[in-house]
Amino acid sequence: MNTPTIADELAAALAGARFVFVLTGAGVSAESGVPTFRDAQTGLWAKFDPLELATPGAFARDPKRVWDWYAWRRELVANVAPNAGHHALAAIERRVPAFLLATQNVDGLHAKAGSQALVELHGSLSRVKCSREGTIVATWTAPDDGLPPRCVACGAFLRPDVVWFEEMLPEAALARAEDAATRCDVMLVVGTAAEVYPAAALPLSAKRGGALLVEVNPNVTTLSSAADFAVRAPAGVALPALVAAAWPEAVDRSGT
Ligand code: BV8
Repeated sequence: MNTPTIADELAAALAGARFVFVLTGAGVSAESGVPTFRDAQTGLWAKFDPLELATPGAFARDPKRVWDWYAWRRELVANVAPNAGHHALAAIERRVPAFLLATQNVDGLHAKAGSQALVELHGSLSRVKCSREGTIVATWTAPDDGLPPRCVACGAFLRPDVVWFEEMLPEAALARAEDAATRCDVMLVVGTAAEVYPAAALPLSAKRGGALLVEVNPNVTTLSSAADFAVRAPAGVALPALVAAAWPEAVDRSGT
């Protein structure tokens, strides 16, 4: 994929930004080999119905199926690495006065790439908790009945520490993201179909607050008409191009 052309106005706005707020979705991890949800062929949802897997009701109905699906995804993300898109976002964070990255992803790749001002709106695959008490559990032994492991304290099934549909998002994380949306002057929306709420409301909130809205996505989404700029390329190509256009001279200690 050749490097996309970045408009001078967009490069200047990013270079001179006071507060950059970023929302990412599954697309930013696609080039790391993590399946997205909606992509027709490879998307997780093409094979599985999320409402049959990512809801409390699904877990209550078939805890083994849901536990196994997340165990498969946990194994998958344990063997992938951040891509140039994740690293470019960490580089932007090091170059602007104020920054926040809110991700819908549960793969932990932004933290692995060095992003620090980071909120995980939908939790993390790497964490497991008691489904009754909510306490995070570091280790567990898979029982031989094939069912999910149980909490040693209360005997309830363990579950992934992710936010399922119909569950509330972590209050502090969402509040921090909503605050950033109203205060930022540039918002990048990267790799998301922007169809899952309340995360999908953040870009419009930033727009209402006067921010420059930039979509990084090879495809058009429901958000595209509201974006001031769109970089129609994969994140792993588009984000490094944005960094190079905004800071042509700067070479970051990590080289990106
Ligand atoms: C809530 C964690 C209050 C788990 C996820 C009816 C009943 C109940 C709720 C609702 C309802 N109607 C609406 C709702 C609200 C619901 C919702 O929004 N539903 C949608 C389907 C309409 N939201 C909720 O339930 C939230 N909680 O509202 O609580 C409440 C309480 C009780 C009752 C009602 C409300 C909780 C939502 C969180 C769900 N958890 N994930 C897990 O991962 O298993 S959602 C999951 O799906 C992701 O986290 C993400 O948010 C979403 C997928 O979206 P994307 O990330 O955008 O990925 P997608 O594949 O769709 O798109 C990829 C994009 O990348 C594409 O645009 C593609 O073009 C692009 N792309 C591809 N390759 C690249 C690329 N871009 C760049 N580079 C590339 N290389």
